[in-house]
Amino acid sequence: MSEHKELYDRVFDLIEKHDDWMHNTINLIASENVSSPAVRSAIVCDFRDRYAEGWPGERVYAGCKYIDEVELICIDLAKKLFRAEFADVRPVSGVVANLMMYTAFMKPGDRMMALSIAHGGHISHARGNLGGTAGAVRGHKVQNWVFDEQEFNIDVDASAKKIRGLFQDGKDVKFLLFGGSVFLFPHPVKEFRKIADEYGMHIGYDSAHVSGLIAAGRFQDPLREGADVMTASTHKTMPGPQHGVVLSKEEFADAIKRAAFPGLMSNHHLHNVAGLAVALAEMIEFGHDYTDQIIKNARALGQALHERGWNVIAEQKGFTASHQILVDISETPMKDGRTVEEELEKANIVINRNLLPWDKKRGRDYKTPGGIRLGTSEMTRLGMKESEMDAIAEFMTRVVMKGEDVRKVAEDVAEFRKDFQHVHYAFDTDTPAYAHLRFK
Ligand code: DSN
Repeated sequence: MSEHKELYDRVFDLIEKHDDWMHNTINLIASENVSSPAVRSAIVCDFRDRYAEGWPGERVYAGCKYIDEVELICIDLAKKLFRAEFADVRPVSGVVANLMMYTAFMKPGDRMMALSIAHGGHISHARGNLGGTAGAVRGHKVQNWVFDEQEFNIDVDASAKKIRGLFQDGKDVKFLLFGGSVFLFPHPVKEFRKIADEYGMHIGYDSAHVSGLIAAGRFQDPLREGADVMTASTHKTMPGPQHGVVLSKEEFADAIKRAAFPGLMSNHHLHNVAGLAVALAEMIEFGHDYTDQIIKNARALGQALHERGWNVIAEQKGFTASHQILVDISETPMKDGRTVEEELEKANIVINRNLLPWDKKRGRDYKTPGGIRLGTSEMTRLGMKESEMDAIAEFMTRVVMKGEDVRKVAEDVAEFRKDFQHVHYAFDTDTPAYAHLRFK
C-alpha cells in the first residue's frame, strides 16, 4: 500500500476514533455543542461545492436558484428568532461576524471599548499587542471596560467615567462592544445607550456564547436594550453548524452587507447556511425548553461543585445566569487549570482551562491559569438534567479533589454516558448523536 493511501485511511480511522470517544465523553466546553441529525444531514449537501457571491437574487454566480431560496429562508428564520429587522447569515464564523461589525461601524484605527481577556473578552475584541482581531487586523485602539470582580460584570459608573475622561482628553470613542467568552451575567447595554447617543457612539454586542439563550428570551435582549448591532457564532448555545450571523436595525443593512461582500468573503460556506436554517427552525420550535434546562443545569452544576468544596465564582449571585460557570481551582490539589484540564480529559471529561481576573496579580498566565470554565449546552442537548449535573460534579471531584485513578473514572463516565446517546430538542431524535454519515 502507498504511503499516501495509508495516511488517507488513517484520517478515516482517526475520525472513527474521535466519534467513538465523543459517545463516551462528558463534554463541558462552553463554546461547543452537538448539532442535530438534521443539521448534520444538511451540511453534507452539494451546496458545499458551490459558490454564491453576493446577496440572494443579486449573485455574481450562476446556478444559485435553490441556494438562494434556502438562504432567504435562513434570513427570515434568523429575523424571526432574534426579533431583528435585518439579518446577514453569511459570516463563516463568529470572528468574521465581528469583523463585519467593525467594518460596517468603524474606520480602521477608531477607538472602541471592549472587555479585556482576563475579564472574559474574546480574542477578536482584543488589542493589537495581544494579536487580537480588533487591534491587529483592524488597527482599532481598544480601551477596556472597568470590571467589578465581585459582581463579575462591567462596572457601569466607573466605565462611564472612563469614557467621559477619554473624550475630555481628546480620545474619541466610536464604539461600545459588549459580550465575551466568559459570560455569566447580562451586560449593562441599556445603561450605556444615553451616553452613546450623547457622544455619537454605536453599540455592538457579541452574543456568540449566549445567542441561543437570547433567541429564547432567557438572558437579555440587546437589540431592544439599545444595541445597534448584534453578532453571533451559531454553534454554542445556538446548536447549529459552525457559522456566524450579524443582526441589526434595518438602517445598518447596506453597510453590513457590503462588509460581507465584497468586503470580507467571497464564498460563505453555503452548506452551513442550509444547516443554520434547519437549526433556526429547530430553535423556534424547541428553544424555550432547551435553554431553560441549559441554565438550570449550569446553576445545578455550580451548586453541586460548591457543595463538594470547589470554589465556584459568584456563589452570592447563584453562580450564573447563562450556560457557563467559572471555577477558581487554585486551592485544589492540582492547583492550575492546565493540570485539571489534562487530568479530566484522561477521565473522559473535556473542559477548558481559563484565565481569572486576578490571575495576573498572582503571576499566572493563560498557560497555567487559576480557573476552569464549564458549559452545559452539549450535555443538556443529550437530555441531561439537574441530577446528572450532580453526577458530573462527583466524577470531577473524584479526579481533582480525591486523586482517584483516572482510568477507573473514565470507565464510570463511559457507563454513565450510555443513557445519553441521542440529541433532544429536535425534530429527529431517533438518529444517534455523533453518528458519522459515511459514503465510503
Ligand atoms: N474560543 C472560543 C470561546 O471559548 O469563546 C470561541 O471562539
